[in-house]
Amino acid sequence: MQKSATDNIEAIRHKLNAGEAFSIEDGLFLYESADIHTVGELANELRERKHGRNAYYNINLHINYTNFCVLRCKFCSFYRPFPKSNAERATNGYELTINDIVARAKHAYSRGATEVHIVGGLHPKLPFSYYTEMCAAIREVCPHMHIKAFTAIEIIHFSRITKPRMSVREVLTALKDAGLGSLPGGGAEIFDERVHEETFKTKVGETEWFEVHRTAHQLGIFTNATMLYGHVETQAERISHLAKLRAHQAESLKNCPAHFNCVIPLSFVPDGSALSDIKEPTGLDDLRTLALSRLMCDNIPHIKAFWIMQSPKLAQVALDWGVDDLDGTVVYYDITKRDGANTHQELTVDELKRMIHEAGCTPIERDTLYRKVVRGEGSWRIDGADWLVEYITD
Ligand code: V47
Repeated sequence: MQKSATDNIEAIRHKLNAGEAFSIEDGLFLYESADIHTVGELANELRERKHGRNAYYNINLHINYTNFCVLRCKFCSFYRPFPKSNAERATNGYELTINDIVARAKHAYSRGATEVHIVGGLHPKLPFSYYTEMCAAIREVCPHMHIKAFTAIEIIHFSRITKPRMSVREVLTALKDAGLGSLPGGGAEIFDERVHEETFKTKVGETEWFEVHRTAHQLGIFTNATMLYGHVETQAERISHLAKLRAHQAESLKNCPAHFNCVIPLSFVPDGSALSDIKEPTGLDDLRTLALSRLMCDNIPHIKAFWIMQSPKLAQVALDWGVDDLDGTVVYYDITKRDGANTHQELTVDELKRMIHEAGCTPIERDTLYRKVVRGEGSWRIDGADWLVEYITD
């Protein structure tokens, strides 16, 4: 006899209460058949079990060091081809110097930021020393600023441009020695051969993405993981992506000194991309996907609604749908720009706290590794640290 929808929900609730992982079938059922309020209620239950009503944010600065890229991913509106000659220079392409990057990081650090998040396109000409020197220079000027930088795709690119060729392990070790603190979660897209072939076939796929994160976890480098949803993938492909993240996390928790801290489901922004005829995900699709990410990745501590992608209003609502983290102040973001926004995309600390309070949660300022940040008058430190960073307030 076929199980009714109510029986299915009861079985899922039972698993949740028993702390059991959900199957692909459970995930699909929750995507396709369960009502949106029940999905939210289940995700919120798990979120509250892990974090109570705490909601996390950080004071950070995103830096996108170049938009030149050798790849041509169809969902991406950020990349520009590197010019073949000087005559071709007018392409809106840019690359920042190390001095520019350090000046930006220093400005944010001297005003109380705890993290710099640095990613860019795969630049065909910059040498590996550009990336190690960038980290070392920031580390020197901003000694306690956490450097979260370079997606798995960039790490593989660095390994390919080095001569003699360095392994992923050697690249990560060199960056860590230069001051890298952790890896962001970008470049995962959707772990599926069909989707890979259709939308980002020139980019390395899931095997290489996981290899970088596995090596990072073995080296004690914490990382995040993304899922780019709402383009050509099916719901089953989203669930399978999340299940792969959970399986990887189980291995890392068992065998490694580091693991994934956070899953960031990224809502596709079609504007300006080769897939601009696709309609962006609706608010309900965003909520369901965030909630399903919480439920499927029960062994990954945090679920982030990156407010630039889901919008501040939806990210706020999502605090009741499994999300416990909103990322941060951001300030500048060049990878996606919605509704003609420019690169200045910022929320103030007061705005982030207001959003969290109004959602009935307690705002907790965290550092990149989710340690509590304690602020005094013009100073901050990590809870329990024996150092203090002083900064300008105005
Ligand atoms: O890798 C590109 C995605 C990612 C589009 O680790 C797009 O804490 C939506 O990874 N629509 C970069 N997404 C962003 C990222 C990230 C952001 C915030 C926090 C963290 C973290 C990581 O953005 C890329 C790609 O997957 N992306 N184009 C687009 N049109």
